[in-house]
Amino acid sequence: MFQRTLITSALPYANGPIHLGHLAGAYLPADLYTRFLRLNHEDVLHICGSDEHGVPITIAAEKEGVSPQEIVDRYHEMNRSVFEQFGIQFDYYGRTSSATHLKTSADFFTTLYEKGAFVEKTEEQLFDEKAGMFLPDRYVKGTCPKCGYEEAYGDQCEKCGTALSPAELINPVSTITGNQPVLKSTSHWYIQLGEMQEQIEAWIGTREHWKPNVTGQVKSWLDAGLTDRAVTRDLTWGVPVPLEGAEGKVLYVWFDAPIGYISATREWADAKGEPEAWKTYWQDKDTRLIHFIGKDNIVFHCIMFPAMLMEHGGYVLPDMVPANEFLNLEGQKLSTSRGWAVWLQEYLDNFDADLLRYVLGTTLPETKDSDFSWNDFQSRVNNELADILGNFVFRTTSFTHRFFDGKVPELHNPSELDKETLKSIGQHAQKIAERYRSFRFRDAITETMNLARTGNRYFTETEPWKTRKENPEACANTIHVCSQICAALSIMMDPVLPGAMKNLREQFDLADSLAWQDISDHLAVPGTKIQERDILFQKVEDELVEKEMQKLTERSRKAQGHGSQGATKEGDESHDEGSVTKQPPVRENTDFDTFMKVDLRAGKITHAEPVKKSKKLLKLTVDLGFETRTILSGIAGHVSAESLPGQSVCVVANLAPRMMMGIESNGMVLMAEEPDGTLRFVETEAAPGSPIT
Ligand code: B3M
Ligand code: ZN
Repeated sequence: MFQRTLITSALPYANGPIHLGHLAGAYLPADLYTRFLRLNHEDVLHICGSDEHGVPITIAAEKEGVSPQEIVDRYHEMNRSVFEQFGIQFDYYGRTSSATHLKTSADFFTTLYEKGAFVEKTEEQLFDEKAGMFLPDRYVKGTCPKCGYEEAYGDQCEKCGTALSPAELINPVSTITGNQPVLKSTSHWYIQLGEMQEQIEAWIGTREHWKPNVTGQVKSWLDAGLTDRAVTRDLTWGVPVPLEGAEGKVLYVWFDAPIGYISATREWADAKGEPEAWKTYWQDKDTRLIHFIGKDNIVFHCIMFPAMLMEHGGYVLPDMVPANEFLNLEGQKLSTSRGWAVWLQEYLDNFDADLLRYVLGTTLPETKDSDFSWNDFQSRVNNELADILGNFVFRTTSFTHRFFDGKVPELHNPSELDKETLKSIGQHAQKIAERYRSFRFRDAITETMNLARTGNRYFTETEPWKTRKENPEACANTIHVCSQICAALSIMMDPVLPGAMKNLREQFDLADSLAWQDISDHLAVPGTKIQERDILFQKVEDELVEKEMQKLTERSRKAQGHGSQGATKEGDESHDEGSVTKQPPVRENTDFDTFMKVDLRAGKITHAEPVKKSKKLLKLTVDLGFETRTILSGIAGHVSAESLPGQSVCVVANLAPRMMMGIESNGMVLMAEEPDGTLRFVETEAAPGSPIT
């Protein structure tokens, strides 16, 4: 049995703001798990920080014409703050430009060097003569030798995932000057992974509990055969190589970044006034080390960093690496350079952090890629948080106030159903705990919501509004049982909805220090006065969702037309800049049958008027030949209502009805959008009602 858990979340590059994909990949699952362990009063430490070295940072700096330091200072603070606002609880949020990190990582390198873990090799590498520098990693693009993708980077092909070295690229081009690089010799230190193959294989063999998506990737690396990997680079930004004669060389970012977990733990210990405390977490065999990451970081955390730790000696190795797959957005791959992302700071302008924690928590890409859409966000908030959990709490508390003087009633002569329902609290707690412990957070959350479902069903079945007169004792029992469920939920849902559950505990006069083990069927003490509060969750209006969609498409359009916004590790796309006429890329293929489900019809607008209190919407009356429809369209800023009668249009006739601003919209009018944002109708001469196929 382990005595303590050290949790790390991937250190985000400090070259851009945090978005939904980051949260779903590593930080939310890590936080759910940490909060669950803390609720169990276990010894747990959660470490994260900014990754401030590497080519992604220097490219971002060059793009803006500022120093790398300026970039990392800005994003370090921004990201630290947004995590805090989302309730991601780190015990320490460090940064890899700190003095402690420079020393820790340089010492780590020196130890490995002295142990003979490295071999120095002189090789020909790509050199940009105009820029006067070597072109490591993302400073060079070219054709992937494996799959033929023309935009592959010097360290990896994003199309087929193959790890590359710059010299392998066909037709390499410098991303700094666009020039063709030449070969020039340089020497570097390589970690001899090839020689460690057996040792690593044997160790991976002991990790039977890893998720199949992680083991699969690791096995394919091992099957391909490990080869020596350079741990230094010819760059000026980074941790200087601590050897004589190594001027102008720094540690490879993937060598120093994972050591950042150790440096941050040291800083945590220093800040606490117990400078040796970090060792308990990193060097004591009873520590369970867990790395939360996204799937693109698997090889570094499952092979490279463990190999470094093995060579160094004295460190614990990761017990679990619960890497997530990717989160897509509205059916498309997330991309910061294409503007196809939701930034967390912006999200917070309109919504509460808890809502996204819940929705993302139920859609985490745990076993395969998953999708976030604003419509799904809305329906989960409205149909689950508001209608199930919020409604259950509200029914219970308002009934208590109306008929029981606001006090939790006693339980007398409970019925079988009362007893069974009370018993289900403990059963749920056990099931949910099992899911958290096996890293199935989606299931854990669904199971938690199921207890609120049980509560609602029980409330409806026992009909307290009837028994109030006919059988007051039964009525009191109902409210007693429902109060117990509310109280238990305030602990069980706490990892997911820390803000709302704190409120709920206050409402029931429960202490924040309660543990998972305190969950019982008698947490709410009879006689306790329940405070009256607003409903826990407000519903999300259609208009807000519409706005988010619009924001997304507008930003994506701008990013396509005016170059990238906010750099990421996706690196350099500066050569796309300036082409204002650029059209968005064609979406992923859809199969014929799916497409044929959309029923398109010719139509004619017969009437149009503005919608009260909406700047964007027009209310259109559209003649479809066989019937007339009311359709709301977000085109008020583009056309005047008066000009519309007589306009021929193409209509999606079988779109499910939607309520917007209190009006039901039945269908959608298709518009084409030009690169400058102008909207134009898709016209047809066909008679209204004609199918468009
Ligand atoms: N900076 C994150 C990324 O690939 C990378 C993680 C480092 S974890 C030690 O986006
Ligand atoms: Zn490829």
